[in-house]
Amino acid sequence: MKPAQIAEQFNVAGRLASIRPTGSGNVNDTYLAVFRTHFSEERIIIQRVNGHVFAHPEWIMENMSILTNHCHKQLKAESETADRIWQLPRIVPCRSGQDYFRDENGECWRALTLIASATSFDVAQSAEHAQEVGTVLGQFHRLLSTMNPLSLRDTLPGFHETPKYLEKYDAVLETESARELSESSMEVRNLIRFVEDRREFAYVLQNAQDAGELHIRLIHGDPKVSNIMIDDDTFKGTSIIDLDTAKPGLIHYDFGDALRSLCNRQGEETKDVGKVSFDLILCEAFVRGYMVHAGSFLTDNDKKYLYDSIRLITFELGLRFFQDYLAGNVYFKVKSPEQNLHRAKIQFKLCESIETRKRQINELLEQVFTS
Ligand code: GN1
Ligand code: MG
Repeated sequence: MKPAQIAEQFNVAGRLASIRPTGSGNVNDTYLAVFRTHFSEERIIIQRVNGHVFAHPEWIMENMSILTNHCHKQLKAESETADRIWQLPRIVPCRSGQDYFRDENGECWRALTLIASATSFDVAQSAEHAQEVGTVLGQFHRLLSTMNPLSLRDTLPGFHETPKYLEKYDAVLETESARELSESSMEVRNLIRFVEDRREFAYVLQNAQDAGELHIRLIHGDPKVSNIMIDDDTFKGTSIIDLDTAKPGLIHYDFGDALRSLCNRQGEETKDVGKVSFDLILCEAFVRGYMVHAGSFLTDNDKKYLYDSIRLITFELGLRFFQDYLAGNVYFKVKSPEQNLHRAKIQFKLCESIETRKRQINELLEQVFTS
């Protein structure tokens, strides 16, 4: 079925005027559809959920409706004291009443409302923008902190458990094709060494959880800068989108992931790996924004592991890209066979930059906490 035919399956008033690809996701395919009646226009996001990644797309939809219902209810109760409009995507059901639609190949499609009058950016625009990104993630975590962590299903087992990625990586290193790649490429051998040097570190959050210092809560799972929507009129953060990976987990992975993506001014796909570094000004602005809401749920033990979380998630993403490259690019969408290798180099360069700035990052965290 063509995307236009898929779009017709959803319960939207009017006639489909246009549909075109949008966004820069590495996993799902996303389209923007415009429907028109004589009097109005509706813009809807239509997505094909990647069935190789998400074994149970129906669980994603179930999670999404539980989560958005909870947040909408809480936001409504707080609306009188809110300093801004908070929005979350809503599910647009199919004409049949279901939350998603399966095409003739068994692929799962769903439709969501577009966040009105707002824009997201692939890289940080300014310190003010970084502060808004922090405010949105802090607000989201605060809203989720009043939910039972077990109220959402685990849509992606092993997602953001760094030791599990290490196991997968070890298995792929044993394969003939990975061995050939490492024998023929100095670059690949350098990355293998990079991972080896950080093998023990990969367990840092897992160990803290096993020791009872950190606890499972609900997380977003993918709070990169491009998933935070900024209001076009006020320039305040208004929404966090891409709720597919919301599930029980450690919020540290979210905190680290937002900073990993925000503080790399070159972006995740830059050609110039040499220029990649971790920006401290953006980091401080983000943490200030995050703490506006996070003061109500962050414990002292949580604070102890924030630096590690930034370093760890950056290492983890580099490891995931590298593992996928060695496995033949089966998970992340690529435009060329070397793209995942290049993406891994970028994340590992960023990880090194985070390591060299450890003292400054810890100092700025302390400063924000005590101010
Ligand atoms: C993937 O598809 P997208 O861009 O929303 C990935 C994230 C990574 C991100 C890096 C389900 O997200 O974990 O951080 O790429 N999502 C999944 O850009 O694996
Ligand atoms: Mg995502």
